[in-house]
Amino acid sequence: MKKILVTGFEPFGKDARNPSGESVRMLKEVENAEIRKLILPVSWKRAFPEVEKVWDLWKPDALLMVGLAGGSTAIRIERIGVNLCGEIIDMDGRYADGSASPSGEHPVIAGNREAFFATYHHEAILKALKEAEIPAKYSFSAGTYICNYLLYSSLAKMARENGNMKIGFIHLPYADGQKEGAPSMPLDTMVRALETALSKIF
Ligand code: PCA
Repeated sequence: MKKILVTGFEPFGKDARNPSGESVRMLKEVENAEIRKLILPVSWKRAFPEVEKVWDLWKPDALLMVGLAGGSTAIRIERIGVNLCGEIIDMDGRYADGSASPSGEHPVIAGNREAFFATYHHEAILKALKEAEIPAKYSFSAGTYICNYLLYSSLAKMARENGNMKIGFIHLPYADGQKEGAPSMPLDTMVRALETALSKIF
């Protein structure tokens, strides 16, 4: 049976909830695959090592990471991770270089290539989500915060190790009731979207 590592995030910034962590927690069994879940801290320093630890020990065939993109109207199927960290403070009160005061942009990995494409079966995922009538679209920027950091770091690790895993990132909108006046989606629909994505990831 194939093994899939699925990650979501804890709440961050001004948002008391993070539908990525909530929906990953709610995921049930996936047909023909064994899944493991991680709920990650929104921390430049601490998030990726947690992924790496399970990756190295468990050796998954696929890695699906999930995060919140507040304001989004649809499920966003990320296609690219870039070697850039924005000047954004994390939940540890730190910037990407570890300092507590703003110090500009930094690379994810100094001297490494500019970007990597995600390797999951995005065509099949998008098609299946559309067939399920779940609003979904491609996104060509996962931002410059921890979500992009995780996507880039994972694709860089796989390249370094000559792996051939299916790696991708999905951004979710706010959950219904989470933020007044902002576009949102029922949490159940997001869980269904993730189950659909997992069934098509290979
Ligand atoms: N979204 C942020 C980090 C954690 C999350 O859920 C992002 O898009 O980078």
